[in-house]
Amino acid sequence: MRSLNEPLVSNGYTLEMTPERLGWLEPTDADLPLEQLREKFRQNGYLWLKGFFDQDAILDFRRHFFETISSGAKTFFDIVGSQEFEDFCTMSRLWNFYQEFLEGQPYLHKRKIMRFTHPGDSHCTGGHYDLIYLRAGTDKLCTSWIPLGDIPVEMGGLIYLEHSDAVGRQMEAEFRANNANLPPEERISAFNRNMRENGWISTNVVEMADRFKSRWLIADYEAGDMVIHSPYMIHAATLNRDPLGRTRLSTDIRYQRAGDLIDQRWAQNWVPGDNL
Ligand SMILES: O=C(O)CCC(=O)C(=O)O
Repeated sequence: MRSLNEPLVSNGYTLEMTPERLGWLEPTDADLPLEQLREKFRQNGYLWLKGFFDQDAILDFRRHFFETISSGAKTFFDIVGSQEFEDFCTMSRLWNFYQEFLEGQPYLHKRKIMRFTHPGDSHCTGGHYDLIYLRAGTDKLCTSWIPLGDIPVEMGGLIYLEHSDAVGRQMEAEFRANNANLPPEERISAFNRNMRENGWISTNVVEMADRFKSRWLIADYEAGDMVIHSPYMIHAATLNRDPLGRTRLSTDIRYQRAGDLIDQRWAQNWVPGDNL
């Protein structure tokens, strides 16, 4: 395990660097038998699959993204809605994996998110679990978080609250009880009166780790890796402080079985202000 030169910061809060509050994400060999992968996913709420993709497939897409943007050929949201991105998200490596992992025909939510963060951008993803935004569908849902290029810890990749799948389940049960009397539209909304800022649990990652007596797990992600997380697993991101000045580019896309209940609010491409 390497040491970090700079403290990690998220939305103005500096992560506590003690072994009780900070740890490393556990990598998993993508070639393990499926039943072992499923068991680890159930236990940990995530799988960090090292070298899942052929690195070139990832680096080619990264290059395509930056070339397209810098030539002015397309805007960011044009790329998000493009056939090239759809093809990337349905490539056979991913599709075949999910077909086996989910034991059924996969369905990819059309609302596919791409994020890029320049060094010093102060906005970081706040602590949340994904079902907050996808309450109108099944909870047998997997998010694939894919670094589009290397994202070492200093570049502000995703951080996971250890063992928080159970915390998310309990919170959601409480929200469900509190939301029971709201009108149907509001009941499934991440922004209803029972929720907090942007549907996030909190932007204060320090207080969250204390409150749940847990550690934030960090990782040096590499191009070719994929993390899968459960819809209850709490995660956030930290500030990009890359000394080399690189932009952090990633995508988060969601798969489930085609036959399970689908949240139709996610059946459109992601566009600014879609309020989800
Ligand atoms: O990449 C990020 O900063 C956030 C990603 C995220 O929230 C997710 O993968 O569900």
